[in-house]
Amino acid sequence: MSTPLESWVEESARLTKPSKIVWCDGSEPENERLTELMLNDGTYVELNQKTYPGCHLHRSNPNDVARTEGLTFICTRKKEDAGPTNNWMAPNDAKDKLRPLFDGAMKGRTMYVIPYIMGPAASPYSKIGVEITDSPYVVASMRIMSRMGKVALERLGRSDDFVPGLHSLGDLDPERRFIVHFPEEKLIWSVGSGYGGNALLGKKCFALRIASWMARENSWMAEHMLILGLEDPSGKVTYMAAAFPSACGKTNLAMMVSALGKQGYRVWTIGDDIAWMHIAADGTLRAINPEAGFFGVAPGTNGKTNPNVMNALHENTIFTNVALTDSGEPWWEGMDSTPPAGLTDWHGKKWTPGKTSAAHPNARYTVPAKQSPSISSHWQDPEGIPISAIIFGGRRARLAPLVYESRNWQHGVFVGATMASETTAAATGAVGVTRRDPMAMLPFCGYNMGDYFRHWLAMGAKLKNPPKVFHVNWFRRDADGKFLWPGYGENVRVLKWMLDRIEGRAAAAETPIGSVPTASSLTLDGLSISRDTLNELLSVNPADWTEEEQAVEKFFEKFGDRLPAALCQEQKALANRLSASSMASK
Ligand code: TSX
Ligand code: MN
Repeated sequence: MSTPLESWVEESARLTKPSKIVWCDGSEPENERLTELMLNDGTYVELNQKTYPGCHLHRSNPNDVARTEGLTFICTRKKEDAGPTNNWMAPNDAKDKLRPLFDGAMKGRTMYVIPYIMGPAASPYSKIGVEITDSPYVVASMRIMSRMGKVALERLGRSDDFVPGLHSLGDLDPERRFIVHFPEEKLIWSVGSGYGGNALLGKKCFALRIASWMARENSWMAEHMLILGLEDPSGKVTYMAAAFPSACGKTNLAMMVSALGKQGYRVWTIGDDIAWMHIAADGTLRAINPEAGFFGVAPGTNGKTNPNVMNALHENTIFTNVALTDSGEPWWEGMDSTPPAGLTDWHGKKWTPGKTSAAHPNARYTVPAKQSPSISSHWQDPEGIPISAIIFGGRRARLAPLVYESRNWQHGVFVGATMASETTAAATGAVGVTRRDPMAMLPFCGYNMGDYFRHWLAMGAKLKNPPKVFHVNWFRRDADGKFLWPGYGENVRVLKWMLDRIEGRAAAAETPIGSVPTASSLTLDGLSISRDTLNELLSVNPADWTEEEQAVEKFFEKFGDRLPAALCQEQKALANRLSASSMASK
């Protein structure tokens, strides 16, 4: 009798018709064979093996450089179950549409079967996926980003408890590119893209979209969150999970070098992108990082913005769409102030300074998490680590204070559900446009977001001592457009305030939106920041927030009757507190 996995692999081979099937074991010799193959066929360019041992450059097809949200679908039987924020196709329609694209797609090619574990191999919270792909780059990337090969097959045995993901490069034509999810049968089909979140199916497709559905079914949470530990001078570590929209420096925060290191405050990394959180037997919330590597944006990364990852990147790293120096080293905008002479751009052509960037703005590194000097000694604890705080954030030039604390769990869910960021890159539309991105899950929630908010509320009721919920904004500007807060390593001062709030040591001032630090409750020694600047950073303007509250009311209408009443109540309560405070100040 064949196993459920063998049956699915046979079925997939009948459809895609590969000339060869390779079962990946995740071993070193296997990785060497694949590397050799990719160097020979041009998939890989070898980097300088003296300064970057084990590192390679991959140049993707220029039309395949980012996730494609418009081509990403949630395929539930009922459209309402995908909700107003997802693209939807009926499951049978999706299969009828994609089956011809997979039909014979692997003719003359090798099919790789990649068994993998999301989460530490020994964790009861980990889950198994199997990706079938015709891309050796995907195999090499999955080897870094997950626990791949023998370890996964051994854990699976003859069980059917795995999430199958069928992937083929197809012809890389965006017209024939689809990333479709069947959460009701826990299945992923992806065709026509070899890039990151479209093709490494363990990450966004499984660990967020499919897992968020599983999490609601079984009372846990699959979130788009970094996990860090803040060590205090006594050596005690307090763990926090944080969700930010893109371009807020999530990876930088996860791997931050503390500006209060001399005082004994250090930051340890558990993960930079995804948190799976469960309620433990004692009623605490415990998180694991389902991933084993970092798939980070390279441009803007340097010794100041993220010194830890810069150290990690010197071995066993795959670089995608970065530029190449004449000594065979990777380079990107924002690595140093002046580009070195003799650069080759991400297309593989000689680059001259001017209109185009040398590296693609979404160029990436794929690096094993264990290589970061900041990695926590607990990052693979099977039972996970206890979460004491949840942090939401966004990029708001004027509105949001540096930090505020929500009133309670329900209010914290409101804060997360109404998160927003103002756009920066002209490439993604107008600059300064406010984009709502609830819990940073907008492109990643595998079901109706109204139901997702309801699930968040329900989780709070099940937690014995729910984590405190904070909101941060590193990006507030003064009237001249200058950033008010130095950010980066100095952000540890904000994390320390949160820790002191958790421990009941720090003061706070109540405002209509929540509690902000009093000027003296923030540890600011060694930082030159004026009292005026601090006041501006922490101020809450009722008129601005009334405008925000009205935008939130409008945003909530999208969800119709799927919006939990509690969130509507929170919005009304905020409106009332705001009008009371502006009355009092008149
Ligand atoms: O990642 C960032 N963080 C979090 C770091 C732990 N960035 C980069 C965002 C783009 C990915 C930030 N940018 C942060 C921040 O805290 N803050 C800012 C804004 C800022 C930029 C420059 C300066 C100050 C603030 N100052 C100088 O460059 C001297
Ligand atoms: Mn992400």
